[in-house]
Amino acid sequence: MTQSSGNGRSGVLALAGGVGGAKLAVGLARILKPDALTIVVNTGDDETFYGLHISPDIDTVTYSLAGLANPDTGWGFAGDTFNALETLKTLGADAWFGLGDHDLALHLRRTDMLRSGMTLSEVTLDLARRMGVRHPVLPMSDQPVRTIIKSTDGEMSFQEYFVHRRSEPEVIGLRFEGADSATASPVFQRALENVEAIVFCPSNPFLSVDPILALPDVREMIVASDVPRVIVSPIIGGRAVKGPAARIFETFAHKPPSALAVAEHYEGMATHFVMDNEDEASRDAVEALGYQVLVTETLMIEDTHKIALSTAVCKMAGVSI
Ligand code: FO1
Repeated sequence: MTQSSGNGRSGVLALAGGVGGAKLAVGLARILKPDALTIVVNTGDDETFYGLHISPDIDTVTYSLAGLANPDTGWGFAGDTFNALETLKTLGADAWFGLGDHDLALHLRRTDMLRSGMTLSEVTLDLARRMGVRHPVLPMSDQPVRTIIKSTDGEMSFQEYFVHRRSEPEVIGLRFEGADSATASPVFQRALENVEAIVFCPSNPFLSVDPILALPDVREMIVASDVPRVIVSPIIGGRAVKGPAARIFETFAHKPPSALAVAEHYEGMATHFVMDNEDEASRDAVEALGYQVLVTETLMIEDTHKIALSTAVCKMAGVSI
């Protein structure tokens, strides 16, 4: 069993989206035992393609933990081929979402398991274990929650906006369809009650973390919890490392991306804030919001960076490793 903190709580709950979240999850998994880390992943980006249930962020986190992720994109299976997708196109499918052959096998299996009556949590844990992942990876909810982009071209799913339309439509709002009637997955609920620290991985606050916080009671439980809650900023030197964060920031924060804008977004939810060396100028302003601040290198290219940042995060939160 893992060591428990003085208040009887133990372990870390990591909230993650796709590529950035997966990188920190890999670092945390390298320094924490499987019973000392629970990784809860955004499912707002999930979508059905060709009748198959696709959970891109869960797969990105799971493949990364299993050492199977495509190193160039961060998502998808390393070295995958696209024969099935090419055949689908020949057969008339509008196959714009890049599902590789290995990846498709996972989606076939997941969809089959879901149809047999298993929950998404059960399926996710089972498939991750079969891929050699020892730490629990869970969806934020077992019920469908979908991130819907409101744009000047109308409403569309996240993948339609991000992949098919290449983030081109002008975004005017977001909504998380189904969030009100969904519940946090059972392991997520237990983790919220029992962990000694919560880590917000460096994922897009609006697109990847807000869907998790939109679930009933989740935001309130985090705000009310008296454990260290650490935000790891996804912004480095005023730039988003990956994805459409910059434009989304402008739209929702009404200001360019910055560590300070991230800190303001999560104000009241967290106690600690980790920002990159390049953003040090905003240290005082972030501290003025009530955070304890750590300024360090946050760009995670190699595993050594992931481990170093995770170690700093755990140390800051008083978690023994
Ligand atoms: N992102 C793309 O930009 N293009 C794709 O064709 C694509 C396919 C894809 C397939 C499986 C998967 O798990 C992820 C995939 N992604 C693709 C990434 C995904 O759209 C986003 O990175 C996440 O939803 C945001 O975290």
